[in-house]
Order: sequence, then structure tokens, then C-alpha cells
Amino acid sequence: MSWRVTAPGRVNLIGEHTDYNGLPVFPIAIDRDIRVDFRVLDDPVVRLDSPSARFAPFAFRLKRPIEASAQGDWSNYVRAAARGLLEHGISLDRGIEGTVSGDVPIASGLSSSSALVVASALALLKANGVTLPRLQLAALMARAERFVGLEGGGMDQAACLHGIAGHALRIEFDPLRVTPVPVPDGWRWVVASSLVRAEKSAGAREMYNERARQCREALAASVGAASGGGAAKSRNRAASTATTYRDLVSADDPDGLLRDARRILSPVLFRRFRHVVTEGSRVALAEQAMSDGDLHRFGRLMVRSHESLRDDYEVSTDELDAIVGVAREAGAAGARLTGAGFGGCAVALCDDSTVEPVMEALTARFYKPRLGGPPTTDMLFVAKPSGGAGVQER
Ligand code: NG1
Repeated sequence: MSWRVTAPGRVNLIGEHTDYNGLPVFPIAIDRDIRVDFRVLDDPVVRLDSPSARFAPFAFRLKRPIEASAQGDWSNYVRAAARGLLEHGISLDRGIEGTVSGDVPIASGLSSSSALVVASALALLKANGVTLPRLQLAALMARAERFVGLEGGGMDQAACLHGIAGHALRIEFDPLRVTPVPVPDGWRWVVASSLVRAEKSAGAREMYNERARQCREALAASVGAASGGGAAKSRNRAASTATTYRDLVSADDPDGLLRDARRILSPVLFRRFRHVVTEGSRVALAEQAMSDGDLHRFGRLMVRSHESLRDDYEVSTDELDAIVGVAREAGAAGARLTGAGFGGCAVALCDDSTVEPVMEALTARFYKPRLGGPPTTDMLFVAKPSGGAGVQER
């Protein structure tokens, strides 16, 4: 008997670099998947290959400790999944043999890595006749993926496992919760590659982790100031017992919080802090705009998110800024970088009347000058809010 796991990528609509700070995100799972076609082996071994020459075949045994392969090697995502399951106490006595394929663009901020981690976990669970609640599996795989060295949050694995056709997902953390929100008919999400790879298993990793560290430092200093009798304490008793970003933003008025933070944080830490706090509030406002069917309000929030990622979080690039500019000039309601940044993709919000002009403008003004011709369908496409990962018999 043979099986196919499909695990979708995702496009984050808003709420960037908030997940590892414990604040909500708002992605969609998309109609592009990583697929693992496999058969079950009686031995505890994983043997996988790929139709792409870029991805060499590999094998490893399902016994602890599972060692990492070289940095950047794709097998590490499968090893991460196996290691996460084994460390959770699941015995993996049977292995899998098969082929990994898919159409989620790689290193594009569309979460091909988490789709591979989730797909591998579902294949191994199927092979061993084990089921886990999806929320639990999402949280487990978020921790497991850190094996590749990125201090990531839990958005991608949750979006991959909980996608629902036609819905965006409000994902909250500690504990992980997922709430589907219907996307109004006629809202169209144009995804545009900046043509710059954002390799988070390689070059972009340190820049990502540096920001995670800066956010922790900024939080520690702000919490310390609030509990030590700083200005926040006199304004708000709840702020004085805050220990997380979520406590801080729910306890204090945003202006007061930022005023205090500006006094105690270095300029860089203050900018990182301001991005996280303002982005957190944009997620709630954007969800409301979607529920109200207000395309333009949602779009304006995307633009503010992009500006904050560009100026305060410093993860945008000239190419991403150019895509956002062209898309807006051509009539998109809003546009922003999606995923971690440092390259990867931008997403633009269009309706039925603007989707074609926006794609034409991006082709003429962004892609043709850089490529000498039109983009491929992996570089510029409309992403549909889609269902989550699953296993079927082939
Ligand atoms: P991308 O850029 O899709 O790899 C990364 C993290 C997310 C989140 C975003 C920024 C992983 C696997 N992914 O996503 O958790 O922090 O950056 O919002 O760590």
C-alpha cells in the first residue's frame, strides 16, 4: 500500500515577526503543497529522494540521537520531524521510503520548510499507526523545526495543519489556538517573488535570530522598568506585573507603552519593540476589517505593516519595496512583504477588477527589466486560501 501526504505552504496576510513574541498572526494556507509519496518499511529507516537534482537522496535511521546533516541540507527538515516525534516519546518502529515533490517555491517566505516538516511528521505517524491532535502536532513541530537553527515561532506549522478553504486563520500562542475567519468573496491575494532567496537555513538565519534576541532584550528591559516602579507602574498596575508582550500590550495604552519604551531602550531595540507592539495591534484591526468586508481598510493596514517591517524591523529589501510600490500604484488595496523578509515574496491585496492590472504592472515594471521576459508562475501567482495537510491512500 502506498500513501501521499500533502502539506500546504502559507502566505501570511499580516502579523509578521510576532509569533515568536507570543502575539497573533493572520495567515492563509495556500493551494501549493509539498507532497511525500511513500510506502511503509518494516525497518525504522527513512529513505527519501526528489525529482529535483538540487535535492540529493538521503537515508537515516529512526533511532535517537538523530544527528543533523550539513547546514542547509534539506534532509534536516525531515530529521527535525522525526526527532520531534521521538523526543515526544512516540516510538517509530516503522520507516518510510518515497519521493518528495511539490510546488511551494523554496526560500520564498511561503513556508516550504514547515510544509516539509509537517508532511514528514504525518508520513511517520501514518506509518506507525499513531494519531495526534492537530494543535498538539503543530506545537510539537514548531519546537522540532528549531532543530535547523532558526529561533522561529509557531505560525507556519499551525497554518499548514489548520488551513481551511476560503478562510484566513487567526493564530494565537501560549497556548496555541486557531480561529478561522472567512475571506470575503472577490478578495484576491497576489504573491510576487522578489527574486532574492531568503535562505533561513543559511544566510538569513543569523539576521532572523538576531531580531528574536533583540525582542527578548527589549521585553526584559520594558518588563523590568514596569515592575521596578517606572512610569508604566504609576499609570497601570497590570503593566507592573507583565512578563510577556501580550501582558504588556493588553495592560497598557499603546502610546504610553511606547513612550516608556523610548526612554529606556536603545534606538535599535526601541524600533524592534515598536514594530512588535504595533504589528500586534494591526492583526486585530485587520481581522475586524476582513469581518467587515472592508478591503481598503485591510489594505491600508498591510501598507503600515510593510512600512514598519522596512523602517523599524529592517527586514525589507529594495526589491520588496519596489514590488509593494508597483502593486499599489497599479491599484492594489495594499501590499507588504510576507514571511521573514530578507528577500522572499510580497503579497498584494486586490479585487476582481485590480488583480489583472496589478499582475501586468508587476510583469512590465518589476520582472521584465530584471529577467528580460515575463515571470514564471512560480514567481507571480494568485494564492487561494486552502485546506490543511492530510494523508491519502494512493
Ligand atoms: P518564513 O519566512 O516563512 O520562513 C519565518 C518563521 C515564522 C515567522 C516568520 C516571520 C519558521 C519556520 N518560520 O517564516 O515562524 O516568525 O518568519 O513572521 O521559523
